[in-house]
Amino acid sequence: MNKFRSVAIGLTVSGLAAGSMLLSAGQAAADGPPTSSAKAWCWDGYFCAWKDADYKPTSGEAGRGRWEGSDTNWGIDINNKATSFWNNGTAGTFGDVRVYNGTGSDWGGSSFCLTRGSWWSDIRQAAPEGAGRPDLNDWGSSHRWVSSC
Ligand SMILES: [Ca+2]
Repeated sequence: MNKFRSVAIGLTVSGLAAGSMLLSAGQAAADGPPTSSAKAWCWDGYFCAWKDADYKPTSGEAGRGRWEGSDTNWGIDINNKATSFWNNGTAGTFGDVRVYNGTGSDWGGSSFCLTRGSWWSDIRQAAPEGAGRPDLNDWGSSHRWVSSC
């Protein structure tokens, strides 16, 4: 597991590149690594998201998702609800994962990227409202694996 982690945020609005941002690790002391229950859920090679902070689903399998591949639409249990993320990808062709605000296979619009091994126990720590950044909490709807953030 990488101790260092980062989230790169890329925004594209109406086809115009609006810039990107790299948020450094360690800026939020409260943001902790995946818990033992998160590790049990999120198998090696998977990207996972949870509805609540600290890798917590609502109950059972509702409110969390794990994907070995890309997904154009997360579905009702986690769409626009995710607060915790963990890229538990393994070394290979694709290791980073880009999360999109929209759905569909065009992979357009606003997105942020988690490098392999990176996590956010509470994405609100990464994107405070009012700081000129999109509020990434309860925001993601799809993702795809990419070769590099
Ligand atoms: Ca949430």
